[in-house]
Formats: sequence, C-alpha cells, structure tokens
Amino acid sequence: MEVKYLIEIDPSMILVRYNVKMEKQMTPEDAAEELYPKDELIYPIAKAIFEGEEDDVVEGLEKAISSGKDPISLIDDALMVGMGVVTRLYDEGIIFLPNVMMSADAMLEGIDHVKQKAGKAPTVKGKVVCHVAEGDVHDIGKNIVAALLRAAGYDVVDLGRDVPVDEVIATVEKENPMMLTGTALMTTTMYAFKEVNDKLMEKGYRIPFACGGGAVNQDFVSQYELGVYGEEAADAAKIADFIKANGDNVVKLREKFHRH
Ligand code: B12
Repeated sequence: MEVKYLIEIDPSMILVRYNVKMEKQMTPEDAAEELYPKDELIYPIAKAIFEGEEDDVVEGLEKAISSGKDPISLIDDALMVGMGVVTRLYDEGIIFLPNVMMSADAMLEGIDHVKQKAGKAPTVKGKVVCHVAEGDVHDIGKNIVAALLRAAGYDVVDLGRDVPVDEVIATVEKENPMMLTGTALMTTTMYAFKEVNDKLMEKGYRIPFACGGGAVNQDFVSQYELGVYGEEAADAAKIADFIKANGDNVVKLREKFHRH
C-alpha cells in the first residue's frame, strides 16, 4: 500500500507567535497605533498621552469639549484609555519607565485641565482626606480619585503620595473627614493601610477607609475593620454619596460595594 503524506505546508506560515513578531518588527509607535481607540476625538488624546506631549493632550481635550463631550467623562473615556495603552506596552516590555513617567505627567496635566473646565461644584457635600500609602509614589489613580470626588462636590484634603502613617492620622484628627481614601500600587506598601486602620481604631475613629489601587483587592481590604474596597476611581464618590445618604456603617458599605 502506498502512503502519501501531505507536505505542501509552507513552514514560514507557522510557528510565528504574534507577540514575538510584534517585538521584532514593530516599533513602540506601531504597537501603540494598533491599540489606540478609533474615535476621531479620543484618538489624538490617547496618542498625545502615549507621546507624553502635554500641549497636544490639552489641545485634544479642548476639541473634544467644544464638540460637546463632558470634561470629567474625558478622564475615563480618553485620558485613562491613553494611559491604558502605555501601561500595556510597559507590561509587555515594549516601552520603559521614562516613557511611562512622561505619559503620567501628560495625563496629570490633562486631569488638571478638565478639572478647570468642569468648574467648581456649587455645594460642598462633605470633607474627604485622600492619600497614597507610605513608601509609594504611584499617584495617578489617587489624583483621579481626588478629581472625581471634587467634581462630585466633596472638599478634598489631598495629602499627596508616600504619606507617613502618622501624618494620615494627624490629618484625620485635624480635619475630621467623613471618609479617608488610600491608594497603593505596590505589594510592599499596601500594609500601611492596616497600620492606619489600627491607629485610627486605637484613637476611637470609626470613619470608613476606602482603599484601592493596583496592589490591593477586596480580600486584603476586608482584613481590617474600617476598610471598604473600590475597584474604580469613580467608586470613591459613590461610596461618599452612600455615606451621606445612609450613614458610615462599614458593614453596610461592604454589603453595598463588595462583590459577594
Ligand atoms: C506609572 C507607573 C510608575 C510611575 C509612577 C508615576 C506616578 N506619578 O504615579 C513611576 C515611573 C514613577 C513608577 C515608579 C516605580 N514603579 Co511603577 N508602575 C507604573 C505602572 C506602569 C502604571 C501604574 C498606574 O499609574 N496605573 C494607572 C492608575 C490609574 O491605576 P491605579 O493607581 O491602580 O488606579 C485605578 C484604580 O486602582 C482605582 N483606584 C486607585 N486608588 C483608589 C482609591 C479608592 C478609594 C478607589 C475607590 C479606587 C482607587 O482608580 C484608578 C482607575 O479607576 C505600573 C504597572 C501597571 N500595570 O500597573 C507600575 C508598577 C505599579 N510599578 C512598579 C514598581 C516596582 C515601581 C518601582 C519600584 C520601580 C523601580 N524599580 O524604581 C518604582 C516605585 C518607587 C516607589 N517607591 O513607589 C510595580 C509594582 C510591583 C508590586 N506589585 O509591588 C508595577 C506593578 C510594575 C510591575 N509590573 O512590576 N511607576
């Protein structure tokens, strides 16, 4: 019996992993181009974030706002989308930290711009203290949280990044806020939240401590009494609104905002 093998396969068409091809043949700009959103108002903003071009970010935002886009919604719909491209290419080893820093600065400039455009909210609903965990310099998420809280009408005391635990406690004592927020992007810094919690408990403060940031998750935040986890920056304002309407009971807040 004659055996025939199918050997008419072109070997150059197999064994090409997409990401290997991408690393070898694509420039970072090409790779980013594939990831930008196609919307003609959002595309230039995302691209300007990737390129770290602050003036182009502002110009793109201006165009989008004058075409009727809501300034605050552009944080999530354009600035975050651009930063998402940067984060993905950084994770894939296609771009490096200096690029990320330039993009982060351009994003912060963009956030400042849309905040100015949105104007001040007419009534102050309450005071919230925001901070980034001790030892942690990643403040982009915290800046979005603070911007959205302000846009929602809260008076925000922004302590910035790498904030010592004792400074957080002293500020809560001085400002008497309705809520504290914490952001941690590193698995080494997130433990500061537990220290903040324990010191607040020791001093008799029972304010909700909303926590988020890439390093933390619901399981971790549930380990300390005052912790309420939020995945998205917009959750901070939702948690504050819920406290205003229903009180500051942490159990109730977890029932409402944690996944069950
Ligand atoms: C940008 C960036 C930087 C920038 C930070 C610029 C800045 N001003 O923030 C720079 C270049 C300075 C930097 C430095 C470092 N970085 Co860095 N960095 C990143 C990167 C690429 C993106 C982080 C980011 O901004 N994400 C976007 C923001 C918007 O996300 P976010 O903060 O999580 O916020 C969102 C939500 O979590 C939520 N949220 C945030 N806070 C809160 C709070 C509340 C209450 C709620 C409800 C929601 C909420 O809202 C936001 C959106 O909706 C990540 C990689 C990654 N994939 O995440 C690494 C990363 C975080 N960095 C990392 C490291 C290791 C470092 C360095 C130590 C590097 C080095 N060797 O020097 C230093 C840190 C120095 C220090 N002591 O902090 C690691 C951390 C690893 C770990 N698990 O511990 C990461 C994960 C990279 C990696 N894969 O290794 N970094």
